[in-house]
Amino acid sequence: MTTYPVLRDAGTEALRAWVAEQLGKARDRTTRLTGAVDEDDLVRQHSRLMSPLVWDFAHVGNQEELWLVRDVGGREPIRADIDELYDAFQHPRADRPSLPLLNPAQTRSYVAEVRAKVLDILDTVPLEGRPLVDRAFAFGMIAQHEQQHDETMLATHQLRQGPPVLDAAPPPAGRRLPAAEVLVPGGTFTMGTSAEPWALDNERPAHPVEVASFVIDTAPVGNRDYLRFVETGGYDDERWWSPAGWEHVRTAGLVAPRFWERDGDGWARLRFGHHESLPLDEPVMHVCFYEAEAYAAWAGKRLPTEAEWEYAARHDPSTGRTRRYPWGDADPGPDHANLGQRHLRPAPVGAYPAGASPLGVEQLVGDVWEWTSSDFLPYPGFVAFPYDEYSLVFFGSSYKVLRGGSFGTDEIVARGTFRNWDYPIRRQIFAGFRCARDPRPEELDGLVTR
Ligand code: AVJ
Ligand code: FE
Repeated sequence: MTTYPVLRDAGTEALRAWVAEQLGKARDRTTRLTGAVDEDDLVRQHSRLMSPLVWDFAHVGNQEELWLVRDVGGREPIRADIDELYDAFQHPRADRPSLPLLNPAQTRSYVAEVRAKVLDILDTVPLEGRPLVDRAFAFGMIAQHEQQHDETMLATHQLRQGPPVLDAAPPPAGRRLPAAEVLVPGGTFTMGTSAEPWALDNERPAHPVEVASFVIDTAPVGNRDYLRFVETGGYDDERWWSPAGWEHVRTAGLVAPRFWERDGDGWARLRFGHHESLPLDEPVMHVCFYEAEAYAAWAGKRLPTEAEWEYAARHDPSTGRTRRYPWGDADPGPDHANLGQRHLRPAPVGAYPAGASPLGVEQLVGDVWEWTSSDFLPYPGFVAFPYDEYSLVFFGSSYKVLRGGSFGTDEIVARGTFRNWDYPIRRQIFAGFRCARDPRPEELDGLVTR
């Protein structure tokens, strides 16, 4: 069964069954990610940017206890004594290894105990009458939270040393796209959502936004093109960089995307323990916002704004309607997008013709998160729900918005309206980008916009 019909319309019993399935699916993934390494690896810090895997694991259980056992279920706390350890705002990631954390065995039994109670609560709690439980929202928030931490754990896996421990089938083959970029005629569309039952607070409410005509790349920027930027001295040429970007690229000594490795005169890359030649047809990944911005300037383009990205992804020019995804309203299937860690890499450009937007923009959803030029700001009418620390405390100019999800994002997270954000220097996430530009006057000749 698919997400939207069940979430929106199904009777309570079908909804409960579907929620249990989503919780189970997230837990299976967590189990795979934490079971793939030994105990020592689980408690070790693989990078100061990341928590030890065992912290994410217990934090997932602790959030589930706070929201579903205590709040929704009204039950007694299981382990109130550990709340503080797993509160992301109490301890920065770099400090987490030195905390008296639950060990792996204690963590497994804690999260299992929480889950057993949650499934019991899910059987009986009313799924209406209170915004927190309406259409099982809190359960959806927690399933998404676990999937988001699974993606974070996947990024930790990418940072860990040693031979490969994860495996997945290769993605589908790419193809040459009919055009490298398309003109998107401007108009007004409905950005964000008030209809998706499990949309998080920062995606709400639906509101009209006017977008001027722009041109956007039909695919994310690939390694082939990015390599030219690297090899023609892009990292040494101040012209392409914003002042903050130039300052960063100099002080951090960046010369290429993270996980690229020198290979004779050329470049190879490290991917989940595999040292492999650079796949030229694959979207570039592990670049920070500043690198994306510099590449776009070098190419004579710019990054899309967040509104442009969503307009390209959701606006249907033939009907004027805003849809859920680039391909329409259907939930993402394996032919639409590379999501859910089904593959352990982005797919080559052109691998998802069925995922194209009406104007032929592809791979907007899945493969790599796409940096936009926009700061992470609330939509007009934003209301923090159910807690300020999900979105509210992050709004402002410190964070840039990323859209579309990566190969490591689950479909219950990768909505067309989902907003991710990170510092403009971050590279460990599965992020790439595509370029946009203002149209040349002759490109607008004869264009009638609606
Ligand atoms: C939306 C990915 C930025 O990981 O910091 C996890 C998601 N929030 N636990 C993050 C999140 C609380 C968040 N991002
Ligand atoms: Fe969290």
